[in-house]
Amino acid sequence: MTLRDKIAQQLPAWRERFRALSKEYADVVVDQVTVGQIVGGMRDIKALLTDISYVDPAEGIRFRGLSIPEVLRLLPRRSGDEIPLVGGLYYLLMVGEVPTLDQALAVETEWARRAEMPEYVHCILQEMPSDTHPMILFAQAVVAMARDSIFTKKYHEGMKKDAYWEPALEDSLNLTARLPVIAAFIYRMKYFGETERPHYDPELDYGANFARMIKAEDQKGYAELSRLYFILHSDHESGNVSAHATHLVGSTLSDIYLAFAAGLSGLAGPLHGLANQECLAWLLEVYQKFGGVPTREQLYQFAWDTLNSGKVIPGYGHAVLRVPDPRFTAQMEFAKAHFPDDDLVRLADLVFQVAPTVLKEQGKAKNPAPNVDAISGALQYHYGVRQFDFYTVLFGVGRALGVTANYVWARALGQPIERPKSVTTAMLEEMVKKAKQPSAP
Ligand code: HAX
Repeated sequence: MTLRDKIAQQLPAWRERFRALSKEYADVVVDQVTVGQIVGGMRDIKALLTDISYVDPAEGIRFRGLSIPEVLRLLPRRSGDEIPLVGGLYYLLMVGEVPTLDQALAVETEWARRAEMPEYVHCILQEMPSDTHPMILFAQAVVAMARDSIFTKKYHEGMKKDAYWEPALEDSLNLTARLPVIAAFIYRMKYFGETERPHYDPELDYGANFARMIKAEDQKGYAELSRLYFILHSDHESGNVSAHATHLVGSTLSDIYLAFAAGLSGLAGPLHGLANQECLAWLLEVYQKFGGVPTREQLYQFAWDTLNSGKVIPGYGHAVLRVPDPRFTAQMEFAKAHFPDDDLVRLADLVFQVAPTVLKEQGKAKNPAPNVDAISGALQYHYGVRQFDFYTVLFGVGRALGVTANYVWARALGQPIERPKSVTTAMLEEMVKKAKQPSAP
């Protein structure tokens, strides 16, 4: 059964659950909103609906109910591979079931059939000034491909609302298939001056193709890392900026290309996806300053110096999580299993022992533990992908998997356009005044 058939089979039951919530139980109160949340970036307000993944503050992400260790253990892999197929993860996100190896390979085959970079994207990317940030190139390629949207074409032909999800799925498969090719092209063009279009090998999986297209030195090792990286970065429930921006724009019935380009623009921000490049820069700064891995005392002082100069310790803290990010742990375990003596890995491990103490002593960060970015750059660096500004593009390839699954289901369930209400500062002050007035005896 294809992804399409599986979703079609599940749809009636999901639509009934969604209908009951929106029609029969619409007035049940879920949450209340404080002034602090309104002025504080809407933190923790429960106002979004997704079944693709859920972040438990005390445990971390679960993809369709499975924790990161479970995902890495249960998803199918090819014989001889350590890390599961990305196609299996996409099946899990889309369908909510752990696929068989054949089902995961069927997704891989779909991707191989669709994986090419259109010639006009090839031209656009080469026309851009050579100092353009790779995230600008990546987002630009994605926006340009909206001209190929099947969803938009069918919408203007008068497609019925019930059918929206099917072209949304087609677009999503096309987009996710093209992204590694485009990312690899950007990499080879920007850093090596190459202009030919990368070729996707249908015999290889998503991760192995990426390793081949960017011409990684250790193809086997980098293919494993690519699978791990794309799986771990795929989704982080709906409130993070890249997922939410994609969902918000998609709710206007923009196609997934336009919607995901919005998500990528958010991912390009230093407090979100760009953090991985800043994190590695910080690790290298430490390494250079001390001529190697410093002592615990030297690192402790350096971390304090970073805070005292008004900067953050990149890779630490999280808006929702309150424990070490299991995506950090999975990458650290991978690194320790494959290259435990790598200096940057040893340094990242030392930072893991020291930075939380410093952040706790400072007493500001609600979560002094590492997030996904505290280690991801060090792994790329080990395999020779040392162009920091490319790292957010890698994040984007992974993130597309989660946001497209969300997009397809949002269209399938007929989720409406998002339109929260705003208030003015004077209104808030008035509410505060009333709330603080002593009540009559
Ligand atoms: N270093 C120094 N100070 C930190 C900190 C860190 N790593 N993490 C949080 N704080 C500070 C905040 O800046 C904030 O200070 P002010 O009150 O002066 O504004 C205070 O602690 C409270 O912040 P918080 O509520 O704990 O955290 P937020 O939800 O506001 O922010 C961030 C979450 C991830 C943005 C934050 O922890 C941070 O800036 N971390 C460093 C950058 C980083 O690692 N970003 C990647 C996040 C993962 C991700 O989304 N990847 O895409």
